[in-house]
Amino acid sequence: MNPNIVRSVCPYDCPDACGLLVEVEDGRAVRVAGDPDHPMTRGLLCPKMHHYERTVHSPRRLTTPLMRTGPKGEGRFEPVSWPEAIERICSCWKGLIASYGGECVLPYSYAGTMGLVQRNSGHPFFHKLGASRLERTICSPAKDAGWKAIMGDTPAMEPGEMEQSDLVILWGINASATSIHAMRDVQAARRRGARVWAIDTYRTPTCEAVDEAFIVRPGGDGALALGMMHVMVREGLADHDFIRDNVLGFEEFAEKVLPECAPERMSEACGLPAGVIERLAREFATAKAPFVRLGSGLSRYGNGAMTVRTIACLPAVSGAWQRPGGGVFPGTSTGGAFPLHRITREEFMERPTRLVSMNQLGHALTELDDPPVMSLYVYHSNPAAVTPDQNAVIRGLERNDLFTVVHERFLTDTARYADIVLPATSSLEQPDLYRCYGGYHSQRCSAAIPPVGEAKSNWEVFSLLAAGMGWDEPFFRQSADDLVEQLLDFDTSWRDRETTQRLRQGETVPLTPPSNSKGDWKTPSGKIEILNIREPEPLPCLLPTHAAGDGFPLRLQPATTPYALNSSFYEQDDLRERQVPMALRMHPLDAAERGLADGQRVIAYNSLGEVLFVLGVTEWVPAGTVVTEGVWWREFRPGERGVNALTSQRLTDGGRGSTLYDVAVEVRGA
Ligand SMILES: Nc1nc2c(c(=O)[nH]1)N[C@H]1C(S)=C(S)[C@@H](COP(=O)(O)OP(=O)(O)OC[C@H]3O[C@@H](n4cnc5c(=O)[nH]c(N)nc54)[C@H](O)[C@@H]3O)O[C@H]1N2
Ligand SMILES: Nc1nc2c(c(=O)[nH]1)N[C@H]1C(S)=C(S)[C@@H](COP(=O)(O)OP(=O)(O)OC[C@H]3O[C@@H](n4cnc5c(=O)[nH]c(N)nc54)[C@H](O)[C@@H]3O)O[C@H]1N2
Ligand code: SF4
Ligand SMILES: [Mo]
Repeated sequence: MNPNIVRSVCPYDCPDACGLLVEVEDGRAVRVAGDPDHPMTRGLLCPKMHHYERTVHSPRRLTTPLMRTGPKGEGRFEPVSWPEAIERICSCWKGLIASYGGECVLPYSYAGTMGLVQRNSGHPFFHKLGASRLERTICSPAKDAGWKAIMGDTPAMEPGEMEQSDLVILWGINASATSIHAMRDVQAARRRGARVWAIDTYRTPTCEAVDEAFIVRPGGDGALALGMMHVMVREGLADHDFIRDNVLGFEEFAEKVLPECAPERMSEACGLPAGVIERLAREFATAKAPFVRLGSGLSRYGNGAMTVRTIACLPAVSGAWQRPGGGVFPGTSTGGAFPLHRITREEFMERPTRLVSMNQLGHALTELDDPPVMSLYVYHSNPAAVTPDQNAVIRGLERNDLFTVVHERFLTDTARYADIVLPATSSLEQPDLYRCYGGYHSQRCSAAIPPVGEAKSNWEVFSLLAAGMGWDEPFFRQSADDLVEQLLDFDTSWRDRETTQRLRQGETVPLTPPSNSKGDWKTPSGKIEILNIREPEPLPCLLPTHAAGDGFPLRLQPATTPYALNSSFYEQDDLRERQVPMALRMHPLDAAERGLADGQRVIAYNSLGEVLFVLGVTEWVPAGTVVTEGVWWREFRPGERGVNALTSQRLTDGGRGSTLYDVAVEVRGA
């Protein structure tokens, strides 16, 4: 390999954790390519990462610590030195903690980097500080809760089983944008003769690349799955031998729930005609090995956990689980592979401090008492843009008595409200250890280039803050590489000595889950628990969405775009220019009913806020649903607010997740 090429890993919140080959010249990354030897990447990168060097060396990068000189939100700052910034933060915290106690400090972080060390490196610091703890539940905890309700701790099947499937269903996943390597496997399956369906709420690019797409009402998939199982039972398509040996509670489900779920009755909630529900049921039940790749979109609803639980019943009723390639794949969980507690250090807390949901930051900053939140420390997250109920979040960030510190690569919407901004390194400037959640592999990497400007990594800043607080624990004096070593220096059944040695050398290695044989169901009863008496609803059933009760006629989908990842990548001009800023897509019937025309400015509103969009009239979205893609930065939006001024702080039915897709609005001309 060219000596100027360094192996690295894509740090973003994406299931694939791609291997990167980074070409370095004079301490700068000049080119980035997909690693051809990486089992998932196989040389293919998504459009976002083709020019990662343009993010790393963007002229927008923050290069020195900054102190606010103008009103909050305006974005006027002056440079200060690192020692001054650290001194300011620590003396301010000491004063606040003396008056209000440690819980008046709230950390806020999520997934700017997925590296195990940098992502989790604030935990030991804030535990020792006695700060409030953040419940990190913005993404898909309802999916986990729904899966667990029926499957317990059963690990996901091997994603590679898709190869043996004759019917692949991309359900609530926009794979051509969010999981391009899964999409490549889907195309290969299709070439081998498998049929492929997509089930989504509008015609995404994924829908164009499959045999058939089914467009459902937002939050309506539980109704679809119930209707399908009604048909399976009515038409004798349930596999009673499999059920007898593997499933708990099928009889109760078939007697008490399914009789009410005839397709004619489910049609309204799921948005598909009864005849289509019947056909889906028959084709699913008679396929040899239907493989459901389950996304996260459908879990961000008031009924999201129940939706996932209900879909997971399908292969239990049809018996598809028993055949290679058959079943539901929700993503992998490799939590057991590394001893993360060696970084997070729960024991540094003197007592368990209060938990604050990251989905309810607006409430925490404006209404929480005893103590109030007096200081917010944000790292690798952009809550002013990505967190639900943006108006409440911004009301909180505008408080003059709130001391806000933001550690960032860019002057994000959130950083504009900071008292102190600290410049963060990108992944190429810091070592870490990564694992993937769309499959089973892991890779360690070292820094490929020196820090840009005076940027420091998350861990380096927490080391400095610990010293600034006057703590002398040796723990905080370790390097990030020492912490990586702590994660590796521990035997687990997931990897043997040789694998760990290869990890140390920077190779991509496979991780072996302790058990993923179907039939070995890791539930209290040892069976797939359609009946679960530990749940508030012991049997899967139809639950309403939140939006259904909101009194606004249109359902809004704040969906993902192929050219950004949440609010990341807007710094790359060419990626941004491939999108229409703040486009709101609407069906021609809905536009005509409101007298609205393609290309005009419109306002979408509900009881939480108003947001300015540019209307796109298209049959790609069904009547009754409007769609906007991406989470736009303040400086590129036509209006003050982004889409999250319309999303609410309400939580999911299980897992306390965000309900970012469970939104009702009305739209008028601007
Ligand atoms: N390009 C790109 N890649 C990304 C991201 C990104 O923003 N852009 N985000 C990353 C992150 S953090 C995550 S969590 C993953 C998420 O990746 P996915 O699991 O794909 O989740 P989403 O894109 O949120 O939603 C998937 C699809 O579900 C659809 N959907 C919404 N509601 C429903 C419903 O009720 N029923 C059905 N059937 N479909 C529904 C949406 O329209 C969308 O097309 O992607 C990661 N990768
Ligand atoms: N409307 C709407 N809202 C959404 C979503 C949506 O699809 N639509 N998606 C939701 C989902 S699934 C998720 S997971 C969340 C994601 O929410 P976040 O985790 O906040 O994700 P990003 O918007 O990518 O912001 C990450 C920030 O971290 C910074 N960063 C990157 N690396 C580092 C680092 O090493 N150190 C530091 N200090 N900073 C770093 C980046 O510059 C970036 O500004 O958003 C949620 N919000
Ligand atoms: S965002 Fe995902 S697909 Fe794109 S390079 Fe990173 S890991 Fe690979
Ligand atoms: Mo996410």
